[in-house]
Amino acid sequence: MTQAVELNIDGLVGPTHNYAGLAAGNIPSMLNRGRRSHPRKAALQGLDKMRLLMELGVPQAVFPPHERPYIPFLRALGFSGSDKAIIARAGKQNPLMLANCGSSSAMWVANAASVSPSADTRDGKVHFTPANLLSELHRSMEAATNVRILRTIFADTRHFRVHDPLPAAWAMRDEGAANHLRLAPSHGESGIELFTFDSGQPYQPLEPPHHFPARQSLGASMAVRHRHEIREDQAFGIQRATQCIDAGAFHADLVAMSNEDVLIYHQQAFDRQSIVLMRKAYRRLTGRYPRFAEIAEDEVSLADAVQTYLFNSQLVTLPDGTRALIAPVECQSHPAARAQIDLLKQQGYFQRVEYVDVRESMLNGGGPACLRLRVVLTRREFAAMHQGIVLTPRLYRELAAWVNKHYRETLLPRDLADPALLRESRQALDALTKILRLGNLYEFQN
Ligand code: SUG
Repeated sequence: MTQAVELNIDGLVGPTHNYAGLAAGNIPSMLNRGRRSHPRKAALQGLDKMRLLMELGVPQAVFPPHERPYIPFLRALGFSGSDKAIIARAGKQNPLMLANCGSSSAMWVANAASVSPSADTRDGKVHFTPANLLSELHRSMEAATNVRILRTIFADTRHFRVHDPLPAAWAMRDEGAANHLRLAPSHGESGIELFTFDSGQPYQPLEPPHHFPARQSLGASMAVRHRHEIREDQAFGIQRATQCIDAGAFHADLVAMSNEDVLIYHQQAFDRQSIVLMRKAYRRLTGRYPRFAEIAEDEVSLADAVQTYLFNSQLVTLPDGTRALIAPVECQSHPAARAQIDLLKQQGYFQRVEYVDVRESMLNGGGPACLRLRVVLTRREFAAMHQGIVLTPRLYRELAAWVNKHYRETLLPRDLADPALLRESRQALDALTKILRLGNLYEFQN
């Protein structure tokens, strides 16, 4: 059996973190539109979560923010002149488009890519498919930069394969690891990869009953599985119930979480038959039974799951083989969610619970698990990736100082039209690429 670890790579919140209400179907994002954000606090909250995992002995790394406001996109839409002039003009003529180019949404790296560990793939490499994020305009512009970042971090082609995103077509809409679960006896062993997808109803916001967009297509899930060369008996497609999406659970990681042989899911998430088949597939592959915990609607309603982000907790393996649940503080103060966590702990699904405050991200619909991309790596693969992003106490201190130096305390969406913000963000990112030893990553640096 190959020994492997699960690396959590967390997206650093960017300097333009703001609440512009851009994400259709994401209830906090829609409700908090226009609210004042706190970029510095947001980035420090994220860093504190990373430090907690590092201190627990869980391998942790950092994913850099994207350049925002993203001028190349505005140029593609016909804006011309100096960067400063473009910002000013977009702010007057098309503030919504400027907001789309100014979101810090790349911080939710659970949507950056789907990842398959080498234990599951035919060629024995770790495969990545950066998500095309087609469903939301502000997120669609993340794909190209994510390709560049992932190819920089996982450059060693002896171990890693970073594919292109899927073709930019509605039928291929893909939101990455947030819709992808894995079950295996341990990280290093072959496992079952669960590709969840949403049924494809169109977005009809004006006609009751409204439907929120189904952001992951069946076509995308199938294509990712094929390109990752996952054996037939190890891949499992599973449709997410439409009621989840319309209740505001726009990704599978809002209704289910997994770690090694444990799957915790909401009663409404999947149909019963899929659960039975999933169990069988796991049993056939490993000769063992997985441990499933179904949370009943009576215990925690779907609405409460969306409100607390209970299922967006991170379930992680600690160095001594026990498990910890990293849950949002919103669960701690919610009686039903709290009671469920206490019960699951009593039942032995995990041995330790840590509540984390990532409230600035939560207000935009992103909980603890949204902020991280899980990459299972053998020791050799870990050594082969770019080491500059791996969190150490020293890097944590450097990054906290960097945030304190470069980030604004507060921001409103209209501040995106301030050319000083563009300058400050670029200075910050330029300094960051040096701290993380990433070279010239951004378009503005070239
Ligand atoms: O895509 N929010 C993100 C939140 C992503 C959460 N990810 C996971 N569940 N894994 C989204 O809806 C808010 C955007 C804004 O208005 O800037 C936003 O994009």
